[in-house]
Amino acid sequence: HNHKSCMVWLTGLSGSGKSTIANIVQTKLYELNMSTYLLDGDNLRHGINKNLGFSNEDRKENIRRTAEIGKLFVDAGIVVLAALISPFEEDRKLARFLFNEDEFIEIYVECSLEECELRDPKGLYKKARLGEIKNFTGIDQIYEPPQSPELVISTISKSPEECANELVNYLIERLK
Ligand code: GGZ
Repeated sequence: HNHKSCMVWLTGLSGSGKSTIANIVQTKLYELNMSTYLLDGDNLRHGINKNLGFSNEDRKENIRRTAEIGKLFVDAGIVVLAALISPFEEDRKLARFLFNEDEFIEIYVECSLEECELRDPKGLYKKARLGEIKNFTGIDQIYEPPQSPELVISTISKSPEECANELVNYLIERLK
């Protein structure tokens, strides 16, 4: 490969734009001849993480497994994008510790709860407000914003394309 490998960890509320940005970034990096792999929390929960729910313990395990899988890809020289809510600072720190210092890049996909709730692409916030879903991040479970992320991308007043470009530009510099 003509680039360094790393784990790009996107954290943020449901509906903040993690998956959308990660998908666009993946396409752009592919066009730059970079090898990427996307680990999307929502997708992994249909397969390898099928047996996990949304308790604190299950989220911890969800993040641990995803980070371990990501490490295998990073060892293979690939730029890994992980898009998980990963609401707890402690769990994200444990993920970070699996990697070399310069290999783990934490991206805070920042968006207010109000805006995420307005977007509500899957109607999950509505269900959570009605009590039909329990332990929903931002409603009846907390989200701890990252204390020292490598990059903050605010998705409130920018297009997904602009947000993706910010991340791509950052990565190009970091992975030279
Ligand atoms: C948060 C939930 C919940 C609860 C279902 N809380 O935005 P989405 O819909 O498409 O993706 C979210 C996904 C969260 O999975 P993660 O693996 O990213 O979470 S974590 O990192 O915290 O383990 C959301 C949907 O699943 N979803 N129930 N209770 N999000």
